[in-house]
Order: sequence, then C-alpha cells, then structure tokens
Amino acid sequence: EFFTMLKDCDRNELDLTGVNYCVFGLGNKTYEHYNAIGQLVDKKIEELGAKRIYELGLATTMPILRKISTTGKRACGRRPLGVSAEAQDIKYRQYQLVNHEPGSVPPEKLYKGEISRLGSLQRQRPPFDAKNPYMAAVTENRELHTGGDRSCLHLELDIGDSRIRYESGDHVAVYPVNRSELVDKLGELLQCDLDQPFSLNNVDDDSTKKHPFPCPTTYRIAFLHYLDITANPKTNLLNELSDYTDNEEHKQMLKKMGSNTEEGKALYHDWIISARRHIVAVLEDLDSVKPPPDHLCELLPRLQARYYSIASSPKLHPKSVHVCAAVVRYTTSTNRLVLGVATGEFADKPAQLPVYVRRSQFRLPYKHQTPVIMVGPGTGFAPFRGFLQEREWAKDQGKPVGKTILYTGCRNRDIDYIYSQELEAWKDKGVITNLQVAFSRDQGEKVYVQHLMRRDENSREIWEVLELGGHFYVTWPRDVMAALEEIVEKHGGKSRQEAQDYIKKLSNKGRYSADATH
Ligand code: 2AM
Repeated sequence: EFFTMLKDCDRNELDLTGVNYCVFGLGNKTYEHYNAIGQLVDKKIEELGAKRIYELGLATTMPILRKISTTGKRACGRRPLGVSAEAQDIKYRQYQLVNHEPGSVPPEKLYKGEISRLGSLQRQRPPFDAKNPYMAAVTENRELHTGGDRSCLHLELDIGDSRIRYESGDHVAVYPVNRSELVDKLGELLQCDLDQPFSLNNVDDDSTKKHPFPCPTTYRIAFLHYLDITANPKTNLLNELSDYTDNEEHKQMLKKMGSNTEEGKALYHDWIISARRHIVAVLEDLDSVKPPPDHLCELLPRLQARYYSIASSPKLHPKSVHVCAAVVRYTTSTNRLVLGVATGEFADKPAQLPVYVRRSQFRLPYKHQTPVIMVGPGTGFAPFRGFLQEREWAKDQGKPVGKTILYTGCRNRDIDYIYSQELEAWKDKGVITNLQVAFSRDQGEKVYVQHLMRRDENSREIWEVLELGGHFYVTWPRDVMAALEEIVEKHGGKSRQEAQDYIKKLSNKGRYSADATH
C-alpha cells in the first residue's frame, strides 16, 4: 500500500521537502528482482523533494541483523536526525525458546531427524524427495585404494522398494549425521542437558518458517541431525558469542574476529579458517564462553545434504545407486582430527542412509553412435562409470556404439588407481576405445590428464571427434579447458578467441558439459 501510494503521486500531491530519509532494502539475491522496491522507493522519495542523508543500503537475507544495526547507527549518527550514534547494537532473536517439561511431549511427537513429516523415516511413503528422503540400505561398502593412508569408498545404496528412478549423470543426495562424540562434547561445553525437549518458535507469527528446524525436538537431535557443527563459524556467530563471556580477552577476540577490520579479518582467517576450528573447537579453546544452547541453535546453519555423482547406470542397476567418495580425514594445526561429516560416516559403515536423487543435465548423447570424450581424474571418474556401464549395455544389446575415450588419473598405479580392473576389462572389450590414465606420481615429473590430452595423437583424435559431432565431458580440473582450447586452436587453425567461441558453441548445443559434483 505504501509503495502503491508513493509510486503514483507527484510533488504536487505530496511534497517531502524538509524530510530527511534513508532507505534500507532487504532482499534475496537469488531473486531476479533483487531489492527492486528498495531502489524504487529510494529514488521516488528523492523525487518528491526529501533529502537522502545516507546512501541506499541493500542486503541479502543472511547478514541482515548486523547490516540493519550498522546502517541504522550510521544514519542516526548524522546530524540531520540528531540521534546518538552510541546506541546499543540491536540484539534480536528471531525465535523464542519453549522448554517442554520432561514427559509432556510423547516420544512419537518428537522429531528425530525427519526433514519434514513427523515419523517419515520410520513409516516411509513415496514419493521420495529432499523433504522426504528414502532410507536406503547400504548393501556394499568397500575400500577402493589398495594401499597408502588415504581412503576412497565404493558404496551401493539399495533403492529397490522406493520407486526412485535415476539416469546416469544424476546426483544422489545423502543427509549426514554429525558424530555423536562431537555432540556429547558440545553438550558438555554448553553445560546442557542434551535430552531436554524444546521448541524454537518464530516470534513473527506471519512467517511461513515457524521453526529453524523441525520442533519439538531435543538438543541432541538438533546437533546430530539439523545443525552444522563442523563448518567454520561465520563472523556474525562469533560476534553474538562475545555476549556470553566475562573474560575480557575472549570477548575482545570474538569481537575482533566478528568485525570488518583488516586485523579482524586476518585473525578470523588464521584462527578459524586456517586452523579449521569448528564451533566445538571455538568453545573448547575459549572456555569461558557459555552461550545458551537455544541461542546457538538459532545461530548455527542447517546441516545440508551432501551430493555425489551417481557412479552406476540404471540399465545395469535399476535397484541400486553406486557412490564413489574420497574420505575426508586429516589433522589440523591444533592437532584435531577432521573427518568429513558424510564421508567420515561412510567410513563407519552405516547400515542405512537417508537419500534422494537430484536430476542433472550431465547426460550421455541420445544416440549411442555419437562419440564421447570423458575427462575426470580421481573421484571425478564417478559419473563416467555410469556412462561406461550404459555404453557396455548398449554394446551387449548389439547396438552400434561410437568411440568412447576416457582420460582419468590418480597418484600411483599400485595405490589409488580406482576401478582399475573394470577399466582394463572395458578396454579389452572395446567399450573404452582409448583409455588414457595419468599417474601423477609414478615418475619424477607430474603427469596430469591435460598433459595426456596434449600429446600429438590424442589431441588429433579429440579434434576429430569434436568435428564428427562428439560430446565432451569434464568433471575436474579447470586446466582441462585450457588444454581443450589449445587443441581446437592448433588443429582447427583458429585464434584463441575463435577456439573459445567454438567451445562456447559446443556448450550451448549441450556437447560440452562440466560437472563439479563428485
Ligand atoms: P597429484 O595429487 O599428484 O597432484 C586425482 O586426485 C589425481 O588428480 C591425482 O593424480 C592428482 O595429482 C591429480 N591432480 C591434482 N591437481 C591437478 C590439476 N590441477 N590438474 C590435473 N590433475 C591434477
């Protein structure tokens, strides 16, 4: 109503001379009309004669509270409004805590990790999607490396009864669970009863988001299933934590890291990012800081599903999806073990995982005769395993299948050459017509996939396949693009710009695809 009124009036109807104003627009950057109203209002009020005392402030949803308070403070501090700039930062809680008396909520009414419908993980009902994941049994979980101290796992997830369909090239999403030792540690640091049932209710009744995560639940469930407790804490969280300590040194440190100063950013970078401290490490190392658990629950980001390229073809495996995942596992400079939330869980051999399938654009050509070039070292090979199963299936059906060229790579032939037996068998059978594997550390100098692509015979073949209408797929790394440009330049007799345009055209026609999920 305000905007409609403003939009249609001119200075004769509404003269704002003498009015001081500033506009703050809050929007969502993913929306195509991002902050359009804020911009229009800012312009219109000026046209009506008012004086802008502070530049238009625009923000996207996440950092809203700090932006509001700083814009507000700066604007108020200007003489025209004559308000003190020393006003307290606005501390604002979006959610109100309701503690439920033990026993007042029957166990079946408490959320236990469901994304949406209560009881959906126990009583499974299709269709399955991001809000209603399928509990897939893990029917296979084996190590792919044959030595060394790194680990890469092959998992098979049974989707037999789910009615979930997929195509090779699609992604499977897995909802991970945080490690229970880490959750216990967090409970201890917060001095909180992890089994206390509670709800966080939005103070804004009109909001469509009633709770930050499904409620009522317990702190244990929230920290295990709903909140990301292993990411690097964001600066606004550190800022808020500074309220919950009397230790001046800790308080100043948190405030500094939460500030926008050069010194603050450098400290944040060293102490949080480089040292890879998560919230539990922060509370451990700044042990005077004791935030109320419900406030922490409001501030922590939601635990997100992890996506993996599906490493199988439904033609061969209609009832299972295969995943190939490198286990994230390393020790930080403060001697803490970091384990990937999902891959660390895979290494613990879970019996079941909540999953759903996400469609992708990464697709084999419609015709089996169309030649393909695939480039992806390491786990970047995953979606190509699905593609190769599909080409093998077509070949077994007696269909003519075009050239199938694979560039992959690993460090050492004897240690991390994953799926080597399958690859060699596909090569022997003619499913892979040119198998190029870069073993980066088996000789003095590094050899990568892009080096193999540049070799005379290979580069000629790549150019010919592209000219014959072939499709090019790459999952990693970026340097492959440069090698491809060089090849097009050299064999096509083109300038670098023309080579880039050539690849752009391939991409527009769906003949060049890149997928970074693996
Ligand atoms: P490296 O670890 O010896 O550097 C799978 O991870 C393979 O990809 C490894 O052999 C790895 O080699 C290689 N790799 C790492 N960085 C790469 C890059 N920028 N381009 C191509 N291959 C790379």
